[in-house]
Amino acid sequence: MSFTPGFAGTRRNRNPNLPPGQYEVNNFPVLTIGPTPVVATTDWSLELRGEAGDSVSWTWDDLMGLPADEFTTDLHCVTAWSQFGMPWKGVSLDTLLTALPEHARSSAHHVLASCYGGYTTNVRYEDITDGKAWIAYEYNGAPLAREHGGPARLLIPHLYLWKSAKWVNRIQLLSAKTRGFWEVNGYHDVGDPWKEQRYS
Ligand SMILES: Nc1nc2c(c(=O)[nH]1)N[C@H]1C(S)=C(S)[C@@H](COP(=O)(O)O)O[C@H]1N2
Ligand SMILES: [Mo]
Repeated sequence: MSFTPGFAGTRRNRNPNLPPGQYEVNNFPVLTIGPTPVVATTDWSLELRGEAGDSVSWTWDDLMGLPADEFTTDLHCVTAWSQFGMPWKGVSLDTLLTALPEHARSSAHHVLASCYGGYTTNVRYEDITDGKAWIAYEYNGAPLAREHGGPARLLIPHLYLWKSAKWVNRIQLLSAKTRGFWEVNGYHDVGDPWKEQRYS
């Protein structure tokens, strides 16, 4: 009996935290469609809207008054870069969602996030609950830079980064899927980097 060890050894040096088809960077690239919006914290608001008309809004001061998480995470962009160990601070979507009545949440299966500047993206409701998504406003111990979505962005680290809407200002809970900007153009509705869900 014999086998050729070369095949088993091919991927030995690959970082197990790197999803398929990705490579590592350390410079946190900026990827924005169109102009970078200017949003002052004094003008900023975030609305969470249910399908039956329920709506809750937060001003910047409201957001700053909520308990926040500090966490370190890897991010994966569909253009194939991944960056490891990025330190963030933000408010968990779970905290915000509890402000909506139970009936608005129980009928939610999908979400459409909309932004200052007009960008949109859709995700499954289950991908923003149970500690998987934040409204992030600090990166690396400093206020989130405008080009990265400052003053605040949606951050869903377990999905490809196009789902992490920068300058987010509305999150709509939906029973049926409504596709966002990239999803209308053929990108995946879920976007799990570990399953390489780049296109639908
Ligand atoms: N509002 C808005 N959010 C956005 C985008 C955008 O163009 N506008 N680009 C998306 C894409 S494709 C990626 S990869 C990430 C990039 O985030 P970064 O510029 O902070 O790296 O933001 C996502 N969120
Ligand atoms: Mo992207």
